[in-house]
Amino acid sequence: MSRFTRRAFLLTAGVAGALAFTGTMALAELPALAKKDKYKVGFAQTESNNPWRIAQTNSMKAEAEKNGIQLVYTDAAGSAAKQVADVNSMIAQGVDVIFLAPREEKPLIPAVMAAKKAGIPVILLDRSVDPSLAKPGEDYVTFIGSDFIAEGKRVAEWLAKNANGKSKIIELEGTTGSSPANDRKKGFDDAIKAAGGFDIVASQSGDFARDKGRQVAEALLQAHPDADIVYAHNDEMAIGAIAAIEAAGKAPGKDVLVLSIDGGKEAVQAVVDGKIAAVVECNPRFGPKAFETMMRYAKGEKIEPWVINTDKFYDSTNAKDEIADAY
Ligand code: GYE
Repeated sequence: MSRFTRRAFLLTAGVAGALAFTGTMALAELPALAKKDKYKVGFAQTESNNPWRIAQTNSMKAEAEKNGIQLVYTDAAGSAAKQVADVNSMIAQGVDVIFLAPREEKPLIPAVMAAKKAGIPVILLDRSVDPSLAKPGEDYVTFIGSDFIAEGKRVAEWLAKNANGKSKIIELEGTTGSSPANDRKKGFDDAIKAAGGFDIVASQSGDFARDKGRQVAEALLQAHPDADIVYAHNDEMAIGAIAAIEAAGKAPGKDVLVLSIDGGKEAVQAVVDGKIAAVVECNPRFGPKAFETMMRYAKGEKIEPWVINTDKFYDSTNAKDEIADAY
């Protein structure tokens, strides 16, 4: 190697090394959010097949409008693959921030990482991603949402006190691989085991959907005619289960206790009517908290890794008084 080529080689190697170094540095850091007068913000919704999702979307749209923020809204219609494509399209459109409600914990990791690589901060709304694959404060800003383990635990603890001798449980799980399904199962199953005297006779996914919940409940009630409790991971499946229980000639609330999570108006009305025994609320009104968190981040504030939503609880003691507030 001549002196000249050797020098050129060292220089190039040096530049390449520095580039590689800044490359990794950039990857280790959360993208910042510049202060602007007008923001263009993405909201990647997972599906719109239930009142909870619709309430959440309405809350996001109303709050964006109130703050003069342009909202790029997409609906993945229940497909994780479409949701990844939706996020990629938001990246291509150059949005300032992406609010993402990841349908499942693992398949949405590539979307989180692609936004990060493009320098766009992501805020997870209502569902989270696998914590071993992406981290708050590093890969995304924060997760805004409820404590799903606590929600499941609250249902189990209520049941332990109010089961009145009923003990055989059918569990209707939410969307397989989603954080609320994973955690509502864990919280409930652990607490019910600790309480003792109960038996989860079957546990199967109804995909957080009313009709799927009805079909699964119908099959499980047939396979386990002695089941006297249904714990559904959301209202939609609980309402589906009520139809299945009635179709089996049984009375929900008497022969079979139904327990649920979400606290939409229809479910709280079912508590008033005695068909659902108890519901843990999962508040879908994310708009104010979502945009407030985004503005705090734009100001350079360090955001806590989890912005926790607090949930109410409905049973026969308060459902009538509080139904007006239910979404
Ligand atoms: O319970 C359910 C919805 O992710 C917390 O998803 C949310 C859940 C909610 O489809 O009804």
